[in-house]
Amino acid sequence: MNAPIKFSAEILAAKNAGLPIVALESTIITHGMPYPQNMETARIVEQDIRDAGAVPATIAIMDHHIHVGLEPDELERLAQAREVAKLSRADIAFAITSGKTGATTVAATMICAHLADIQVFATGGIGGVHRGAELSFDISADLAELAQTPVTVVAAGAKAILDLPKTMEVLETSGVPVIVFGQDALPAFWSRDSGLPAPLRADTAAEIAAAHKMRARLGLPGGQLVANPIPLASEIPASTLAPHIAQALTEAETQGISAKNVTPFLLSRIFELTNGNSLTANIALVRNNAKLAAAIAQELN
Ligand code: PSU
Ligand code: MN
Repeated sequence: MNAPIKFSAEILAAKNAGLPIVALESTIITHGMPYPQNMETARIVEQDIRDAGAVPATIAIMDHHIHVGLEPDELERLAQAREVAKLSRADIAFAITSGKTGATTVAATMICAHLADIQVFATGGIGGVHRGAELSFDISADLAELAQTPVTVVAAGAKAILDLPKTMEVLETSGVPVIVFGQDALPAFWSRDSGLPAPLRADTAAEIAAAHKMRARLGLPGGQLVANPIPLASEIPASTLAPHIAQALTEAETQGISAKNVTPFLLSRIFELTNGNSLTANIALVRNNAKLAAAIAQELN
């Protein structure tokens, strides 16, 4: 394969030195958080990964290339940009050829990470099956990507705005292992407990890395989803969030929000309805995921 990849100076050096690398997505920067917290968070999370002994590779599409690792000015440009496309598997090739700036979702980041030979990726929450999907058919392409691209994705579970039982069913049917870190309950993004059981549980980064390697030895396609609970001090109880989620979902329906706009709309409404508390929690959980991903990357090395 001959993908148009542009590595940052830091990632080139890391590759030459054989250091562990953790991929980071960019949709969380452009569509998941408001400016300037999005840029501050992107920088802090990158530093968390360095402090934990790995090298961060934030991924985005710019200037006809897949950028693996963003230079500081590129990160700033992306965080401030308006009209950035949200890119999933369906859009990524077209975005590169048309020269547009695009932010990669979990699905697109997995594709780019794999092309760049990076096996671990940290984010906040993956996309999943939306509530009412039996009518809307709105199922995130993140799930199909986990079923086919061999990257271990560390998230805090699927976002609580989704239909979690249906999301778990689709993951199971697609053969995606969901490994909960350190507890028996599946976490739900802003909350530690979704009320659903953990399909699999690991208590160390080494166990997760070993399972990743074993999947390759068995010739199994696809990645792993690691569900890492938000730190206790930062969680928002599910009961506090439930009415805000319900209100945001009703508004999305009344306003006819659909397709790619659903997730960004819900996240920004919940941010407003919780007076910013959802963002504080979101930042804490992404940082927590970055640290675990760095530990897994070191074990894989
Ligand atoms: N997690 C966050 N904030 C986000 C997202 C995830 O904390 O903004 C993004 C990811 O890029 C994920 C996408 O892939 O939302 C899912 O969008 P959709 O539901 O349209 O597939
Ligand atoms: Mn969707």
